[in-house]
Amino acid sequence: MKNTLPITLPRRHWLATAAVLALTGFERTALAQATTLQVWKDPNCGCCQLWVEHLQASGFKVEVRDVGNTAARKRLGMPEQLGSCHTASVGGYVIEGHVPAADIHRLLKERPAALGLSVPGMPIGSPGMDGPEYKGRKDAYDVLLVQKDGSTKSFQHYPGLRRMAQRDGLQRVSDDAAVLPWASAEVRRIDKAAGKVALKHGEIKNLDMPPMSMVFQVKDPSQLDALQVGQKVRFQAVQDKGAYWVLKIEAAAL
Ligand SMILES: [Cu+2]
Repeated sequence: MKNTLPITLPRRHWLATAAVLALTGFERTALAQATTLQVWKDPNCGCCQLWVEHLQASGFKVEVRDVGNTAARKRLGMPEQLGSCHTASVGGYVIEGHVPAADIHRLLKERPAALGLSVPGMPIGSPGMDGPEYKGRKDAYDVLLVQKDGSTKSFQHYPGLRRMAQRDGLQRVSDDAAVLPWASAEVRRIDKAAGKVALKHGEIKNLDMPPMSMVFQVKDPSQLDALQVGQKVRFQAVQDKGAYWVLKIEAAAL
């Protein structure tokens, strides 16, 4: 008896703690499950799908509309210059881009007067942009609280780890067209009417973007005439107003 007490008490304490943690976890999950996000994205956007999975893992129920996000973003009033690759709606708020689930939970808890949250562009290290291909690299970014008049302030700052980029030699080069590097890709989908092309591409050095599947706007959509799905191509791309633009695209030399 003398020997069992010191063992039994901590064990009971541990069990009680575990029970409370389990309950709290359950309640949190139940709360989040009551919250459904609607997400508009392109079916060929790999990082969008990973972001959806990040939300699901944090307890959100997600309804996906694979129709692109340009029209939804405009309809919901999110300014184009704050744009990214997917747009979502939850609890009366608009969510643009790779916003961490924790910030959406906080938004829904605090319920500030605002249009919603945005992470413009696609910062590496944000949820969905954090796969093994990025080798642990994290760029600094802010989750912006966006007002209905388009003004913003930082809702949450995420510091970066720049040293990873330097170690891997993934440094941004100039966006000057004269020196833009070519990236290689395979064409996945062509939407000439919308001026878009989905590419499974290799590293894009000037955008600091590792290999992935992405949808690009095409500056001169007539370039798409000569291309076919499945074709190997080379292209030059830049980022502008939250969208990625292909400036030049052509068949890869064999
Ligand atoms: Cu993305």
